[in-house]
Amino acid sequence: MARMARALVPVAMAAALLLVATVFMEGAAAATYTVGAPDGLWDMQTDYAQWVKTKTFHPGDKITFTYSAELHDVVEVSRAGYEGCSSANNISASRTGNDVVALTAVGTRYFLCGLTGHCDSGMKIRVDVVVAASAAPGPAAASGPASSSASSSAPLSCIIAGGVVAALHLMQHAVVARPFWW
Ligand SMILES: [Cu+2]
Repeated sequence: MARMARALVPVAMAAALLLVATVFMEGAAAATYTVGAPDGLWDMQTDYAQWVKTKTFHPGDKITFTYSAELHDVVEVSRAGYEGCSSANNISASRTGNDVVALTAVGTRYFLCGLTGHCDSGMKIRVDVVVAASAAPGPAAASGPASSSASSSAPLSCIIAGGVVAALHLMQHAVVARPFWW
């Protein structure tokens, strides 16, 4: 019994450490978004202005354009090209049907489908890449990401404290159960 309790001490401590590590890794994770998913893809039906509203893009994130290469393509354009649905002075063009774009820096990127009439039908997307929330703590306590991370870290610290208390209890028990330690 005592031996079993002593064996559990490092397990409890490892669990507490793992929780701490998870909290630190959460803020740095880069995300990959499939354009239009889950309700659509890179197609003629999806409202991309609406889709981007549900996302926050940070440097390091990626977006994937998934589509049939027989029906569409992906052209990165300037703001003027985006507004005028012109791919004449494009920045890049791809047509694999699964084009991955790395959002490497803060700024705005513009993409459209270069096939005739598709952009005019709404097949274009504007992606705003903004500074990650964790990199700019500041006094903005009321902002969404800051308050959500604060609320999620509170119960975790309770769990960690609980793990430490449990570990201490186990150590006490282990000591009491071994008579030659007295
Ligand atoms: Cu198209």
